[in-house]
Amino acid sequence: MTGSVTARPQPALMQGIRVLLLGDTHVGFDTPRRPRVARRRRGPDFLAAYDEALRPAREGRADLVVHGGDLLHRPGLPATLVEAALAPLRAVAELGVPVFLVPGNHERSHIPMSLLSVHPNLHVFQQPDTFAVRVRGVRVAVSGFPFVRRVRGKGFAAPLARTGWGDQPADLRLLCIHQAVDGARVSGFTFRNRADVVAAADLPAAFDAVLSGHIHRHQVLTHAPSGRPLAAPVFYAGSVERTSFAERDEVKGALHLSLAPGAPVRWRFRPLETRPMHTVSVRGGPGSEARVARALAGLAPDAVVRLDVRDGAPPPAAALRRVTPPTMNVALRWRRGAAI
Ligand SMILES: [Mn+2]
Repeated sequence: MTGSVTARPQPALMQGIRVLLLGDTHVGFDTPRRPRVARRRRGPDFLAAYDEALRPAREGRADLVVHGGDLLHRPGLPATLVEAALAPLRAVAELGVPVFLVPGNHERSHIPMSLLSVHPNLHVFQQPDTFAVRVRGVRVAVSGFPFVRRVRGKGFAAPLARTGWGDQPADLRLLCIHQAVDGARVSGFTFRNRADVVAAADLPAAFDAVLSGHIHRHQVLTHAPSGRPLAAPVFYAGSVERTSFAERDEVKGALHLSLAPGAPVRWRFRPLETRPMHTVSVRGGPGSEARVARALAGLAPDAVVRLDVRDGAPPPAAALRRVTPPTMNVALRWRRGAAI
Protein backbone atom coordinates (compact mmCIF):
# COMPACT_ATOMS: atom_id res chain seq x y z
CA MET A 1 0.00 0.00 0.00
CA THR A 2 2.10 2.92 1.24
CA GLY A 3 5.09 3.21 3.53
CA SER A 4 3.24 5.14 6.19
CA VAL A 5 0.99 3.85 8.93
CA THR A 6 -2.08 5.92 9.71
CA ALA A 7 -4.31 5.76 12.75
CA ARG A 8 -7.46 5.85 10.63
CA PRO A 9 -8.11 4.12 7.33
CA GLN A 10 -7.65 6.33 4.30
CA PRO A 11 -11.12 6.74 2.78
CA ALA A 12 -9.99 6.81 -0.84
CA LEU A 13 -8.07 3.59 -0.46
CA MET A 14 -10.88 1.94 1.48
CA GLN A 15 -13.39 2.79 -1.26
CA GLY A 16 -11.11 1.48 -3.94
CA ILE A 17 -10.97 2.64 -7.51
CA ARG A 18 -13.68 1.98 -10.06
CA VAL A 19 -12.50 0.44 -13.29
CA LEU A 20 -14.74 0.06 -16.33
CA LEU A 21 -13.68 -2.73 -18.69
CA LEU A 22 -15.21 -3.07 -22.13
CA GLY A 23 -13.92 -4.52 -25.35
CA ASP A 24 -14.46 -6.06 -28.77
CA THR A 25 -16.55 -3.16 -30.02
CA HIS A 26 -15.80 -4.19 -33.63
CA VAL A 27 -16.59 -0.79 -35.13
CA GLY A 28 -16.95 -1.27 -38.88
CA PHE A 29 -18.93 -4.52 -38.60
CA ASP A 30 -21.49 -4.57 -41.46
CA THR A 31 -20.68 -0.98 -42.41
CA PRO A 32 -20.22 -1.03 -46.21
CA ARG A 33 -19.00 2.19 -47.78
CA ARG A 34 -21.11 1.77 -50.90
CA PRO A 35 -23.92 -0.68 -50.11
CA ARG A 36 -25.25 -2.51 -53.16
CA VAL A 37 -28.65 -3.10 -51.58
CA ALA A 38 -30.54 -0.79 -49.26
CA ARG A 39 -31.29 -2.77 -46.12
CA ARG A 40 -30.79 -2.40 -42.42
CA ARG A 41 -27.14 -2.71 -41.39
CA ARG A 42 -25.80 -3.86 -38.05
CA GLY A 43 -22.99 -1.32 -37.87
CA PRO A 44 -25.07 1.23 -35.92
CA ASP A 45 -25.93 -1.48 -33.30
CA PHE A 46 -22.23 -1.83 -32.50
CA LEU A 47 -21.68 1.91 -32.18
CA ALA A 48 -24.78 2.27 -29.99
CA ALA A 49 -23.77 -0.60 -27.68
CA TYR A 50 -20.23 0.76 -27.41
CA ASP A 51 -21.57 4.22 -26.57
CA GLU A 52 -23.92 2.81 -23.93
CA ALA A 53 -21.14 0.71 -22.39
CA LEU A 54 -19.18 3.92 -21.81
CA ARG A 55 -22.09 5.93 -20.41
CA PRO A 56 -21.19 5.29 -16.73
CA ALA A 57 -17.72 6.71 -17.42
CA ARG A 58 -19.20 9.82 -19.04
CA GLU A 59 -21.43 10.20 -15.97
CA GLY A 60 -18.47 10.17 -13.60
CA ARG A 61 -18.94 6.59 -12.39
CA ALA A 62 -15.52 5.25 -13.39
CA ASP A 63 -12.04 6.30 -12.32
CA LEU A 64 -10.28 4.42 -15.09
CA VAL A 65 -11.41 2.85 -18.36
CA VAL A 66 -9.85 -0.08 -20.20
CA HIS A 67 -10.81 -1.09 -23.74
CA GLY A 68 -9.53 -4.63 -24.20
CA GLY A 69 -9.09 -4.42 -27.97
CA ASP A 70 -10.74 -5.18 -31.29
CA LEU A 71 -11.86 -1.58 -31.25
CA LEU A 72 -12.15 -1.98 -35.04
CA HIS A 73 -13.65 -4.87 -36.95
CA ARG A 74 -10.92 -4.92 -39.58
CA PRO A 75 -7.78 -3.12 -40.70
CA GLY A 76 -7.99 -0.54 -43.47
CA LEU A 77 -11.23 1.10 -42.38
CA PRO A 78 -11.85 4.63 -43.71
CA ALA A 79 -10.23 7.30 -41.51
CA THR A 80 -13.63 8.80 -40.65
CA LEU A 81 -14.78 5.47 -39.22
CA VAL A 82 -11.57 5.10 -37.20
CA GLU A 83 -12.21 8.61 -35.83
CA ALA A 84 -15.77 7.60 -34.94
CA ALA A 85 -14.38 4.55 -33.12
CA LEU A 86 -11.88 6.55 -31.10
CA ALA A 87 -14.15 9.52 -30.36
CA PRO A 88 -16.06 7.88 -27.45
CA LEU A 89 -12.78 6.97 -25.70
CA ARG A 90 -11.37 10.42 -26.35
CA ALA A 91 -14.52 12.01 -24.89
CA VAL A 92 -13.97 10.08 -21.64
CA ALA A 93 -10.27 11.00 -21.64
CA GLU A 94 -11.25 14.68 -21.99
CA LEU A 95 -13.22 14.39 -18.74
CA GLY A 96 -9.94 13.63 -16.97
CA VAL A 97 -10.45 9.87 -16.76
CA PRO A 98 -7.41 7.84 -17.84
CA VAL A 99 -8.30 5.52 -20.72
CA PHE A 100 -6.26 2.52 -21.89
CA LEU A 101 -6.62 0.72 -25.20
CA VAL A 102 -5.10 -2.60 -26.26
CA PRO A 103 -4.71 -3.17 -30.02
CA GLY A 104 -6.34 -6.52 -30.86
CA ASN A 105 -6.01 -9.04 -33.66
CA HIS A 106 -8.78 -7.45 -35.72
CA GLU A 107 -6.73 -4.24 -36.03
CA ARG A 108 -3.56 -6.30 -36.58
CA SER A 109 -2.12 -5.26 -33.20
CA HIS A 110 -2.00 -1.58 -34.16
CA ILE A 111 -4.50 1.29 -33.84
CA PRO A 112 -4.22 3.74 -36.77
CA MET A 113 -4.29 6.90 -34.64
CA SER A 114 -4.62 10.29 -36.27
CA LEU A 115 -3.56 13.53 -34.58
CA LEU A 116 -7.26 14.24 -33.95
CA SER A 117 -7.56 11.25 -31.64
CA VAL A 118 -4.45 11.84 -29.58
CA HIS A 119 -5.08 12.92 -26.00
CA PRO A 120 -2.74 12.82 -22.97
CA ASN A 121 -5.31 10.72 -21.02
CA LEU A 122 -5.77 8.21 -23.84
CA HIS A 123 -3.04 5.58 -23.56
CA VAL A 124 -2.68 3.09 -26.40
CA PHE A 125 -0.48 0.00 -26.04
CA GLN A 126 0.98 0.21 -29.55
CA GLN A 127 3.95 -1.60 -28.01
CA PRO A 128 4.52 -3.17 -24.59
CA ASP A 129 4.36 -0.37 -22.05
CA THR A 130 3.48 0.64 -18.51
CA PHE A 131 1.64 3.86 -17.68
CA ALA A 132 1.59 5.18 -14.12
CA VAL A 133 -1.49 7.16 -13.11
CA ARG A 134 -2.82 8.39 -9.79
CA VAL A 135 -6.55 8.09 -9.22
CA ARG A 136 -8.30 8.91 -5.91
CA GLY A 137 -4.93 8.95 -4.20
CA VAL A 138 -4.04 5.46 -5.44
CA ARG A 139 -0.96 4.90 -7.58
CA VAL A 140 -2.00 2.59 -10.39
CA ALA A 141 0.49 1.06 -12.81
CA VAL A 142 -1.27 -0.08 -15.97
CA SER A 143 0.79 -2.45 -18.08
CA GLY A 144 -0.11 -4.00 -21.39
CA PHE A 145 0.96 -5.16 -24.82
CA PRO A 146 -0.75 -5.47 -28.19
CA PHE A 147 -2.15 -8.83 -29.34
CA VAL A 148 0.49 -11.43 -30.14
CA ARG A 149 -0.36 -14.64 -32.00
CA ARG A 150 2.08 -17.03 -30.32
CA VAL A 151 1.66 -16.06 -26.69
CA ARG A 152 2.52 -19.23 -24.83
CA GLY A 153 5.66 -19.46 -22.68
CA LYS A 154 8.29 -17.05 -23.99
CA GLY A 155 5.66 -15.50 -26.25
CA PHE A 156 4.08 -14.15 -23.08
CA ALA A 157 7.16 -13.62 -20.91
CA ALA A 158 8.96 -11.49 -23.52
CA PRO A 159 6.31 -8.81 -24.16
CA LEU A 160 5.44 -8.81 -20.45
CA ALA A 161 9.07 -8.06 -19.56
CA ARG A 162 9.14 -5.32 -22.22
CA THR A 163 6.27 -3.51 -20.46
CA GLY A 164 8.79 -2.65 -17.73
CA TRP A 165 6.02 -3.25 -15.19
CA GLY A 166 8.44 -3.56 -12.28
CA ASP A 167 10.03 -0.14 -12.82
CA GLN A 168 7.08 1.82 -11.44
CA PRO A 169 6.21 1.95 -7.75
CA ALA A 170 2.47 1.31 -7.44
CA ASP A 171 -0.33 0.52 -5.02
CA LEU A 172 -2.24 -1.41 -7.70
CA ARG A 173 -1.06 -3.16 -10.85
CA LEU A 174 -3.25 -3.98 -13.83
CA LEU A 175 -2.26 -6.02 -16.87
CA CYS A 176 -4.21 -5.24 -20.05
CA ILE A 177 -4.09 -7.77 -22.89
CA HIS A 178 -6.09 -9.11 -25.83
CA GLN A 179 -5.51 -12.83 -25.46
CA ALA A 180 -7.15 -16.12 -24.62
CA VAL A 181 -5.99 -17.58 -21.30
CA ASP A 182 -6.09 -21.29 -20.37
CA GLY A 183 -9.64 -22.08 -19.31
CA ALA A 184 -11.38 -19.31 -21.29
CA ARG A 185 -14.63 -20.61 -22.76
CA VAL A 186 -16.66 -19.80 -25.81
CA SER A 187 -19.76 -21.63 -27.00
CA GLY A 188 -18.78 -25.32 -27.09
CA PHE A 189 -15.03 -24.79 -26.72
CA THR A 190 -12.48 -24.22 -23.97
CA PHE A 191 -9.08 -22.71 -24.79
CA ARG A 192 -6.08 -24.47 -23.27
CA ASN A 193 -2.60 -25.78 -24.09
CA ARG A 194 -2.29 -24.03 -27.44
CA ALA A 195 0.41 -21.79 -28.87
CA ASP A 196 -2.08 -18.90 -29.07
CA VAL A 197 -3.30 -19.24 -25.47
CA VAL A 198 -1.61 -17.74 -22.38
CA ALA A 199 -0.52 -20.50 -20.01
CA ALA A 200 -2.32 -20.19 -16.68
CA ALA A 201 0.94 -20.83 -14.83
CA ASP A 202 2.60 -17.87 -16.59
CA LEU A 203 0.30 -15.25 -15.06
CA PRO A 204 2.44 -13.25 -12.62
CA ALA A 205 1.35 -12.73 -9.04
CA ALA A 206 2.48 -9.08 -9.12
CA PHE A 207 -0.76 -8.01 -10.79
CA ASP A 208 -4.01 -7.38 -8.96
CA ALA A 209 -6.04 -8.14 -12.06
CA VAL A 210 -5.65 -9.10 -15.70
CA LEU A 211 -8.12 -7.27 -17.96
CA SER A 212 -8.57 -8.73 -21.40
CA GLY A 213 -10.49 -8.54 -24.63
CA HIS A 214 -10.58 -11.18 -27.39
CA ILE A 215 -13.03 -13.65 -25.82
CA HIS A 216 -16.49 -12.44 -26.79
CA ARG A 217 -18.26 -14.24 -23.99
CA HIS A 218 -18.17 -12.44 -20.62
CA GLN A 219 -16.40 -14.45 -17.92
CA VAL A 220 -14.07 -14.21 -14.95
CA LEU A 221 -11.32 -16.77 -14.52
CA THR A 222 -10.01 -17.41 -11.01
CA HIS A 223 -8.70 -20.96 -11.49
CA ALA A 224 -6.67 -22.80 -14.10
CA PRO A 225 -8.26 -25.84 -15.81
CA SER A 226 -6.13 -27.94 -13.44
CA GLY A 227 -8.06 -26.46 -10.52
CA ARG A 228 -5.14 -24.41 -9.26
CA PRO A 229 -5.96 -20.82 -8.36
CA LEU A 230 -4.61 -18.25 -10.83
CA ALA A 231 -2.00 -15.81 -9.53
CA ALA A 232 -4.33 -13.01 -10.64
CA PRO A 233 -7.98 -13.09 -11.67
CA VAL A 234 -8.61 -12.69 -15.41
CA PHE A 235 -11.57 -10.54 -16.44
CA TYR A 236 -13.32 -10.68 -19.81
CA ALA A 237 -16.08 -8.15 -20.41
CA GLY A 238 -16.97 -9.89 -23.67
CA SER A 239 -18.02 -8.10 -26.83
CA VAL A 240 -20.61 -5.31 -26.70
CA GLU A 241 -22.63 -6.88 -29.53
CA ARG A 242 -22.83 -10.31 -31.15
CA THR A 243 -20.40 -10.75 -34.01
CA SER A 244 -21.60 -14.26 -34.91
CA PHE A 245 -24.55 -16.58 -34.41
CA ALA A 246 -22.42 -18.68 -32.06
CA GLU A 247 -22.90 -15.79 -29.60
CA ARG A 248 -26.68 -15.74 -29.89
CA ASP A 249 -27.36 -16.92 -26.32
CA GLU A 250 -24.71 -14.72 -24.70
CA VAL A 251 -25.61 -11.68 -22.64
CA LYS A 252 -23.54 -8.70 -23.78
CA GLY A 253 -22.25 -5.92 -21.56
CA ALA A 254 -19.35 -4.34 -19.73
CA LEU A 255 -17.57 -5.07 -16.44
CA HIS A 256 -17.34 -2.73 -13.48
CA LEU A 257 -14.52 -3.59 -11.09
CA SER A 258 -13.65 -2.17 -7.73
CA LEU A 259 -10.03 -2.50 -6.64
CA ALA A 260 -8.36 -1.50 -3.41
CA PRO A 261 -4.77 -2.29 -2.44
CA GLY A 262 -4.56 -5.55 -0.54
CA ALA A 263 -8.26 -6.35 -0.97
CA PRO A 264 -9.94 -8.89 -3.24
CA VAL A 265 -11.24 -7.46 -6.51
CA ARG A 266 -14.98 -6.96 -6.59
CA TRP A 267 -16.88 -6.88 -9.87
CA ARG A 268 -20.30 -6.39 -11.39
CA PHE A 269 -21.34 -7.20 -14.93
CA ARG A 270 -23.59 -4.57 -16.47
CA PRO A 271 -25.64 -6.08 -19.30
CA LEU A 272 -26.42 -4.11 -22.43
CA GLU A 273 -29.58 -4.40 -24.43
CA THR A 274 -29.01 -6.24 -27.66
CA ARG A 275 -31.26 -7.14 -30.55
CA PRO A 276 -32.74 -10.65 -30.36
CA MET A 277 -30.81 -13.20 -32.42
CA HIS A 278 -32.25 -16.43 -33.81
CA THR A 279 -31.49 -19.26 -36.16
CA VAL A 280 -34.50 -20.50 -38.11
CA SER A 281 -34.71 -23.61 -40.28
CA VAL A 282 -37.04 -23.62 -43.31
CA ARG A 283 -37.63 -26.17 -46.09
CA GLY A 284 -36.60 -24.85 -49.50
CA GLY A 285 -38.08 -25.52 -52.92
CA PRO A 286 -41.55 -24.58 -54.21
CA GLY A 287 -43.52 -22.50 -51.72
CA SER A 288 -40.44 -21.60 -49.69
CA GLU A 289 -41.16 -17.87 -49.95
CA ALA A 290 -44.39 -18.30 -47.98
CA ARG A 291 -42.67 -20.56 -45.43
CA VAL A 292 -39.92 -18.02 -44.87
CA ALA A 293 -42.52 -15.25 -44.52
CA ARG A 294 -44.38 -17.28 -41.88
CA ALA A 295 -41.19 -18.10 -39.97
CA LEU A 296 -40.07 -14.47 -39.89
CA ALA A 297 -43.53 -13.22 -38.89
CA GLY A 298 -43.17 -15.15 -35.62
CA LEU A 299 -40.04 -13.25 -34.58
CA ALA A 300 -39.45 -9.85 -33.01
CA PRO A 301 -39.48 -7.20 -35.76
CA ASP A 302 -35.88 -6.15 -34.99
CA ALA A 303 -34.48 -9.70 -34.83
CA VAL A 304 -31.13 -10.69 -36.34
CA VAL A 305 -31.83 -14.00 -38.07
CA ARG A 306 -29.89 -16.79 -39.68
CA LEU A 307 -32.13 -18.62 -42.09
CA ASP A 308 -31.04 -22.20 -42.70
CA VAL A 309 -32.70 -23.47 -45.87
CA ARG A 310 -32.74 -27.26 -46.30
CA ASP A 311 -34.09 -29.85 -48.77
CA GLY A 312 -34.42 -27.46 -51.69
CA ALA A 313 -33.45 -24.10 -53.11
CA PRO A 314 -34.10 -20.92 -51.12
CA PRO A 315 -36.41 -18.23 -52.46
CA PRO A 316 -34.69 -15.88 -54.95
CA ALA A 317 -32.99 -12.86 -53.38
CA ALA A 318 -35.72 -10.45 -54.51
CA ALA A 319 -38.44 -12.67 -52.98
CA LEU A 320 -36.45 -12.99 -49.77
CA ARG A 321 -36.17 -9.21 -49.51
CA ARG A 322 -39.91 -8.88 -50.15
CA VAL A 323 -40.80 -11.06 -47.15
CA THR A 324 -38.14 -9.67 -44.80
CA PRO A 325 -39.35 -6.81 -42.58
CA PRO A 326 -37.07 -3.79 -43.16
CA THR A 327 -36.26 -3.72 -39.43
CA MET A 328 -34.75 -7.25 -39.49
CA ASN A 329 -31.37 -8.57 -40.52
CA VAL A 330 -31.57 -11.94 -42.25
CA ALA A 331 -28.54 -13.96 -43.28
CA LEU A 332 -29.20 -16.92 -45.55
CA ARG A 333 -27.39 -20.24 -45.17
CA TRP A 334 -27.96 -22.79 -47.84
CA ARG A 335 -25.87 -25.63 -49.19
CA ARG A 336 -27.08 -27.18 -52.42
CA GLY A 337 -28.25 -30.72 -51.87
CA ALA A 338 -27.34 -30.76 -48.21
CA ALA A 339 -29.72 -30.96 -45.32
CA ILE A 340 -28.40 -28.63 -42.66
MN1 LIG B 1 -12.96 -9.65 -31.12
